[in-house]
Amino acid sequence: MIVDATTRRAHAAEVRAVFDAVVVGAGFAGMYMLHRLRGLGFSARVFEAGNGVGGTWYWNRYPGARCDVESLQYSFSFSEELDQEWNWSEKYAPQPEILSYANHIADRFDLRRDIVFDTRVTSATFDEEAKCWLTETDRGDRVAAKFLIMAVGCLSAPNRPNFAGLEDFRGPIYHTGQWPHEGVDFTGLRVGVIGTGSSAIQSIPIIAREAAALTVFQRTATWSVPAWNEKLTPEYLRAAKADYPALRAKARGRPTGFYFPFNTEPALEASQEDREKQYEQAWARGGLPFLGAYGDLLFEKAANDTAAEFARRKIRSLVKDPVTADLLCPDNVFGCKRLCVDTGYFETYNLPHVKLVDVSRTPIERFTADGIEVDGVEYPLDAVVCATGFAAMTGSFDKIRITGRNGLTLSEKWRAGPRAYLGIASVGFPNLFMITGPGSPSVLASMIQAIEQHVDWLADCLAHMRDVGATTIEPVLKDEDAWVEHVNDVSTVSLRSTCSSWYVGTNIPGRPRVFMPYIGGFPIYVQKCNEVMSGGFDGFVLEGAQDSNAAPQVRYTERWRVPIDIEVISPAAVAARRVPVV
Ligand code: N01
Repeated sequence: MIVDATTRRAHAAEVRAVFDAVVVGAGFAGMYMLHRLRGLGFSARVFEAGNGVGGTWYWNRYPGARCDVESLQYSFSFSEELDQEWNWSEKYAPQPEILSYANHIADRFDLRRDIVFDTRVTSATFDEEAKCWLTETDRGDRVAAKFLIMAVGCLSAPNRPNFAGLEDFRGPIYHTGQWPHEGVDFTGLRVGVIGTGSSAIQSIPIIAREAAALTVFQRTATWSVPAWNEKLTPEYLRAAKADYPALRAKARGRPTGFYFPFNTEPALEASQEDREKQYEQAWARGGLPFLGAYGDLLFEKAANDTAAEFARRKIRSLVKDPVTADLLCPDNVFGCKRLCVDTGYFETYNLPHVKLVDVSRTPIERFTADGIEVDGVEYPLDAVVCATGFAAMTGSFDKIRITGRNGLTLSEKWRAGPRAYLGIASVGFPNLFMITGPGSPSVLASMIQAIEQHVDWLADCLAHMRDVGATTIEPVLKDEDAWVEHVNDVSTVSLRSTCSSWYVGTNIPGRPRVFMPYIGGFPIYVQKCNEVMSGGFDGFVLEGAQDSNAAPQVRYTERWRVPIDIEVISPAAVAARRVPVV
């Protein structure tokens, strides 16, 4: 029995309604887009499949879910009042608190009245004559809008591998990305977890506390650094808030869009002794900033090997059984797949009722009525958790039939990999915009900053179209091609492109191998977006504009026109296209 976390409320379908914009999704991206559209006097309808706001933080309610960018930075930065009034309780806030924050945003900015919940967009078709999008939902809505804005998230289409015998299994099967709202009580049960990515790393230690027996099925061992999560004291919060605007501004100049100490020196030029000290300090600080211990860790394999060796020694020191410790030691590039951040993950394997099963050489054969079979051995289970990730970046687009000019669907256009100019728009799909789409920094930046920058840019773009009377905007093919080539090109400089991961789509068999997010650095990307706007939307065609030479007015993007942090992103690094993105 596959357990799904959906319930539905009554809904009267809207037919023939007309808006300036339809927004798909009411996560952080959809909410902020709605806020900006309202600010510009545009009418908008937001459709959301869940029955509440929050997106990722609405669906991913598995035990232990929390952010791994510090909460003080993993939050909206567009309102200083909001920054001052909201108090995060922990360095890395747990999912319920982030969801409360999302709800606070919805209430504080009065967003709910334009959001239709429990409603999934099924198709969107561009009407070439009327120059608008007709959007249809699974509740019978048929709504026309000039602009279609996809705020569907990068990691929101769950990957549910089609294991043989799934239907035979007698117990419940959960997916971390669609967790039941009422929670799950594993007390006294024999639980299996499939996968060892971020979701598994966070949930395994908590599930182990309840379960009578826990079996983890690991295909690829995972690099993880301790979070050292802690409560934030009132004194700490007061001091941080006294300087909040400065922190926000510093973050915008950083390759990842969030701030942490970064050492640009190369690991290979340090002595063995100094490296050891540096890694110990970085481990003691914990979290994603570990990758900022040296500037060459994601560019030079030999440098990366020094960090990998250090982290393997840590794993061996944490896990008592040497065979299990060996299995838990990854042999791929450190930080190649997204680095995980944990609390007591490796130590969990010291518990007598926790077992690790290697499925790297002999995959999961089948589900049986009573468990999972691997290499002829049946592991008896009462419940299974699939922590098997997502069809990243494009999965949520594929679920909607999006038809542009000449009947071409977006899925057809993207069959060999996504193609979008700046990760914002795609040729053949006029007036369709993506927030943190493929080809933008998105998942390689702090997500909320990446969202805000896109939304602010879009708000200025839409206002400009209104100013000049443009009916449509669409990228120019040669500019889109050049951007896609650049995104691909710059990815080859990073070791991140060398392994199989959801960044390149190969976590799911049959998907094309394309490095999807932009790894050239958040500020470099923002600079490009600013230049495109200052140049009158270079690389785009605006149809119907009465004054196509009018300079765009900068309304919301001003705060993104910040100097690049030259300590971290030197001109030499830019020239060599080695901008360290953690
Ligand atoms: O998913 P994943 P996730 N048989 O794709 C395994 C963000 N996030 O949900 O590596 C056996 O990373 C798969 O194995 P392999 C974050 O950006 C953030 O954990 O493909 N195993 C892998 O071990 C993160 O990167 C937080 O060989 C199978 C696992 O399932 C992203 O979301 C928390 C399999 C999937 O790992 C995705 O994370 C959570 C099969 N057939 C998530 N298929 C924060 O902390 C897949 N696997 C903020």
